[in-house]
Amino acid sequence: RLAALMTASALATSCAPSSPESAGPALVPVPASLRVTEGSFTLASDARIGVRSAEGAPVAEELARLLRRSTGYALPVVREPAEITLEVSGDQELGREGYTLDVTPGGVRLAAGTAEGVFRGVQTLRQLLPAAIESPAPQPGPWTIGGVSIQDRPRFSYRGVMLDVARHFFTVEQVKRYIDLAASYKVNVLHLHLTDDQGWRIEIRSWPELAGDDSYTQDDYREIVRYAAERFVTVVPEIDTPGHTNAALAAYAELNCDGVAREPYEGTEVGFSSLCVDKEVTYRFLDDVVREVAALTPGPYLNLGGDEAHSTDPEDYEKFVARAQQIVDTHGKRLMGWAEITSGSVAQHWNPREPDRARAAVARGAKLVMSPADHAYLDMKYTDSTEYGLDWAGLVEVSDSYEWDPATVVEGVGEQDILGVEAPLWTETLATSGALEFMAYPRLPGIAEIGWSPAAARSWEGYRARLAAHGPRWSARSVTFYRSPEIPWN
Ligand code: TNX
Repeated sequence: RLAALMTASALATSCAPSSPESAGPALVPVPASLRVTEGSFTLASDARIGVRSAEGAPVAEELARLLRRSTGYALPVVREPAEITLEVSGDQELGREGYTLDVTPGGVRLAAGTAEGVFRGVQTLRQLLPAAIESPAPQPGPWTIGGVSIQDRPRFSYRGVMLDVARHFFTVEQVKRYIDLAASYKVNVLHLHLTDDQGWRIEIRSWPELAGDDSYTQDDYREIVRYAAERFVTVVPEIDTPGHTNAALAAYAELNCDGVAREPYEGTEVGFSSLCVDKEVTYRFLDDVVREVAALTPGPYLNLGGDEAHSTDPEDYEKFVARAQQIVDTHGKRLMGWAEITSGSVAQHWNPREPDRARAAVARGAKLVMSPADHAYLDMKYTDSTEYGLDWAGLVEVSDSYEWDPATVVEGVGEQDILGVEAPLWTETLATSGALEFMAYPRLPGIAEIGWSPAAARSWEGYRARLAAHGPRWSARSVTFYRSPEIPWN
């Protein structure tokens, strides 16, 4: 009873005079609840990072590594309460990813039920520190944080980014950097678009001709999965089928209905290729690919694409998807796909012109991931004069990418139908990390906030003011970003 009263009054103070939007630090995503408190804490050169449990130790070491670079301090990790204390309580009250973060003159206390929750809270702590904390080399400080009391947990459990490594290939190092930056905004899924007409980017040992020079070996892919997992990011591999398969059809003649290998393709058209639905070899191929990729993937989902199969007869498409579903089941994964696949566990809404598909998927029991192209596609140009990108879904300035809500974007689809959000980055026009970052920053943090923060806690006016403070953080990390005129950059 007393506990309930205390929670109610704590919420009242945090929501009324100093709501997350109106006061305090420039956090993205904005926390569920934040209260500015008296005083401040300054990290001193002899500070330590305390962590009691073995479970929290790797997160503490990662925080120490980060803070050592820019402070130059020793910051030993110790097994007792210290100036910065991380605590994995085992308590499930704030869910798997929730955390509390209290900054008082005496120190910083970050507590969560799980190491994952502590990791999410560490991202908040980084943003509470001055931007120079992100520098790779020692800076003068002082490292002062204003007093604050935060209770936070995500609105949606799936907050993804997608990277198309098929149209242009990106190395393991480039993917790691993309993961690192996204994880700073509490993104927890990396969807890798591994195959398309232009290339097959993952080694399949039973079909060795699929992957060419620019591709991941199975060890490369394992390394991406491991690195992502260290940041509590789940990898969802996508093998796009039955369309977007020219690379496979070029590598193996027998996958074509006419038995003739296709020519390699480097253009940007879509919808011209299809696996041969009536040939048994197609399903042996799919079974082999799914078995190998599933074995390398600890996450629950395997994405079989399914988009834009304009060269597959609709009846054949249904036949294909039914067998694909069985194959994915057999290998212990859950089928995910674009919204054209309405029969899987998760469907991804992408085409603003096709809300019917999203509704159909929900009617068949799927959950939705929301990626409406006119808001969430990071490959759309910001303006007419943006150097890279496409514009088929319109121009998407920062405000367009931010001002939408997953629960109202498709009529008839509500909060309970939605697993989360994802920001896809297609790379027909993008060949370098600089180009990827320019398209993703500053839009990606906004999509991450839409996935994490309560709708009532966010607004465009508040967001643009908070986002402005992230420019110096990106500069410190050498991130290429678009200095949108909509944002009053610091
Ligand atoms: C549509 S979105 C596609 C991709 C393109 C993208 C470009 C989707 C499921 N398919 O093949 O790369 O547009 O924006």
